[in-house]
Amino acid sequence: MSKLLIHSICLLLCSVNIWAEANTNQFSLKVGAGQPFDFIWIKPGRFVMGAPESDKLAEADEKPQRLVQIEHGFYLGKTTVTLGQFRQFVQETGYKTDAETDQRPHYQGGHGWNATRHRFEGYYPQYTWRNPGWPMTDSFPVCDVSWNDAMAYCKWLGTKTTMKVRLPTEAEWEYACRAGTTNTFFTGNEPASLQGYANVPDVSLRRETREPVDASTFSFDDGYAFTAPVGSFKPNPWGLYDMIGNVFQWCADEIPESPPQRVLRGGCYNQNIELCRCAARGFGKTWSRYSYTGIRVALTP
Ligand SMILES: [Ca+2]
Repeated sequence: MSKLLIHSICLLLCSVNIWAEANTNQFSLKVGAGQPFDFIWIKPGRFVMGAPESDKLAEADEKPQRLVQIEHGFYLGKTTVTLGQFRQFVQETGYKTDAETDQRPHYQGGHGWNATRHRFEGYYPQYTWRNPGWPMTDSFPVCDVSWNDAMAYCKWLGTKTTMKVRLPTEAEWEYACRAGTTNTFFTGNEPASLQGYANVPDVSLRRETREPVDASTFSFDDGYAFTAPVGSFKPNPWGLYDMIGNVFQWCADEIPESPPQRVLRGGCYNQNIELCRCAARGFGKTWSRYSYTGIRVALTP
């Protein structure tokens, strides 16, 4: 066989592999006339979870680092759930979120931005997933949703597919966020490396809150003081958008406290640099909702 022929066969096989990869690592779920739900296939594998001892920004509960095996592949939302996707769920089911139903004194409503007073506040009845205090289009991430709301959303989406719809576990989330990387951020160890990859607490945010750009703030201006439309920034190495910043993402894991807490991952447009690291962990009660809590869905085939 000539060298040229062998070379041609190799090229053909390589191109077939690339074709297969490109066609099997994504999945799009169409629900009625609404925005399609795009998912990325996350292969099984192992990774080092948590923060190294040397990470001065890390909390004690991120340590020690340990090797974690992700036994089964799964699909993970390419973006967090959008306002348009959440509205479709509400229109079909009549669902009301915790912010809309909580009747306890001082717990009615959600968390939001008071533009007149230049501050975040809550809970107040005027703030819900429909209005966190700034203008949004249907491409913005839904926010002001609780873990209970996220679970109800998954249950509804589960009626649209034969796959199991759920929240990712905390380990699955960090595995997908790191996407084979091992640094503080999936872009490197320096906060500045996230520029262009995430909507984080930055110069834009501090301009609105009239607070100084201190050591807990990213020193660049990403153009968004509050949430940004999903997919506005570059993805991580596995093609997932907004894994860091924009809105925190509820995970399945329960922290056995009284009352039990659930894990939040990814940091957000608000807060600080520390919470925008791959290993950072946030916590919330099942009914907690903020203008920076959102949903990223996982699918099990
Ligand atoms: Ca920002």
